[in-house]
Amino acid sequence: MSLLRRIDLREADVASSAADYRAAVPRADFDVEAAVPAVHAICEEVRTGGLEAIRSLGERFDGVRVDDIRVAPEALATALEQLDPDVRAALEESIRRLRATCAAELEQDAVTDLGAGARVTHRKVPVGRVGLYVPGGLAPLVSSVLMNVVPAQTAGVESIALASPPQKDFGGAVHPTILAACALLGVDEVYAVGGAQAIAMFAYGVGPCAKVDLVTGPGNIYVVTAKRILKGQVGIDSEAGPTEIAILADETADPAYVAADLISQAEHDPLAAAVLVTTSETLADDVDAELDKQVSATKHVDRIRTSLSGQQSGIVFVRDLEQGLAVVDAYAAEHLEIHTADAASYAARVRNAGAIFVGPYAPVSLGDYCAGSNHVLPTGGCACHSSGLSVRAFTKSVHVVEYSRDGLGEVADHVVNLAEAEDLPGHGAAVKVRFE
Ligand code: HSO
Ligand code: ZN
Repeated sequence: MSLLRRIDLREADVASSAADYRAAVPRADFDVEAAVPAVHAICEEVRTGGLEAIRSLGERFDGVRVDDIRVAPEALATALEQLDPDVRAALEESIRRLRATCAAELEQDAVTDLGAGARVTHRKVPVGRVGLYVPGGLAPLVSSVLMNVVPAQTAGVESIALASPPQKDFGGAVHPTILAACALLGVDEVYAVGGAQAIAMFAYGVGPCAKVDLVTGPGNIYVVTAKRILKGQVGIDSEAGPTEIAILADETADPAYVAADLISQAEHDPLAAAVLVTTSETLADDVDAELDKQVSATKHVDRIRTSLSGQQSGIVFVRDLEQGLAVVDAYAAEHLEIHTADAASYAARVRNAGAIFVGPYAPVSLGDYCAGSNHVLPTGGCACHSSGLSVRAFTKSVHVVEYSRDGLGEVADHVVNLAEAEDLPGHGAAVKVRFE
């Protein structure tokens, strides 16, 4: 019995639209709107109840009460001292690669001279203070510390706070590997607060945590919903919910690699989505056989089986790779792997994906940890309008307008005429007064 259900789009109308394909490849039932009332109540509790509300929400949701929510500096130092040297070496290599890509992403100011005495500068400025969220539920995502912190630091953010759920097994402390990663990066403002209450703490400023300007990071339905509710009160990055992997493959793909990569993301969450889009029935059969073999050998078998057999996962048959491209573009996966002949040329034509992994030696798990790319990526189809974390996510821009008297004189009549056309003569008068 194969785990992945099959969806056949080979007979689909050639005129099928993105909306048709989006409907044909269903996603996880991750209903943010349905979670709004419950999460709104949590946010209100934090807004009105402050620190004490955060403590009791932690007790309720994380099963542990934390009195001092801010992690002490000694705890950070100790965690780093006790970090496994192999893990430390891996974190350092990951940081090195992330720093290199982030440095290359830094944008220069764009200065445009529009004539004598007429200059507009698009100035890039870092956000002042950010709150970074690092999940700790099903797995302590230490790599997410790096993915949040490195681009923020590269952008020049002056004030960085990080929150992660208190761990019952560690007496209410943040997971020690997460603390060690913070120490490695020089982040010393860390809070043992999880879920929606962490996002609310950042958005309102509660107890020892001053209000932030921007919240980033992945999370469960509570975290994602809180970000949606509090957007406006604070800035947010894209909505990063349960992981998704889509693989576009032809008969040249290695079924063992394809199966392993589907499993790697299914491992995150029973709601994770694993979708294979292929032209080849032979590959599909071989991937099924590999899954049979590989799934039972993994540690988190139940979670993986639930994810792979869920309605959000499956094998989609397409008549050719052109149709395959249209399907994956419509689906707008968080992660898209391309295992086809001439994979790079197909990758170049994809518009919608959080990140694209090209060819047999770029598995998503490389990107999760050590590629130099970021793993905080838009899910749920948001990749058609949003981007993953990068230096840009931590940077704002501001137009700076510098005109001289002559420069203004050049366009004065145009301003006056447009003001008249909009029936806003006061706008025109503000220019005319300078030439009377
Ligand atoms: N695949 C996850 C990120 C992650 N994987 C962290 C392992 N650790 C979402 O992109
Ligand atoms: Zn992952």
